[in-house]
Amino acid sequence: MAIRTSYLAGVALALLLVGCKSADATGPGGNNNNNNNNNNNNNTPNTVTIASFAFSPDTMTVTAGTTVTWKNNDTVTHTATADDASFDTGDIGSSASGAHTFAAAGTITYHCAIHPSMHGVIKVTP
Ligand SMILES: [Cu+2]
Repeated sequence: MAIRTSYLAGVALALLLVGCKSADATGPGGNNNNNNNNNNNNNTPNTVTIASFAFSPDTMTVTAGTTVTWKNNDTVTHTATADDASFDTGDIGSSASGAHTFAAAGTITYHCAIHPSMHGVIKVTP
């Protein structure tokens, strides 16, 4: 009787182990490891700061396809408007941001439509 009980216990234990093993085996297959990194850089690359009625840096070089962001730290509204009208952020209020994605290579000079003395350059490399 004692032998029989321990035999049954052994079979039950074996079944449990098999059950656990098969569960572990299917685990990694169903676990889809997504390595999709959002490149959220807090150093805010490709950002032109607007402060004291000036674009800083006033000349920025980026590769084609890059989105440039203008962050307005002044208390008045500014714009970043291409001299050739190829892009225009529109009004960027105080503490707000505007952005434009530069698809094609080239050198684009721009200004603030509200304060024409403000100038900047975006150099887009292929
Ligand atoms: Cu302005």
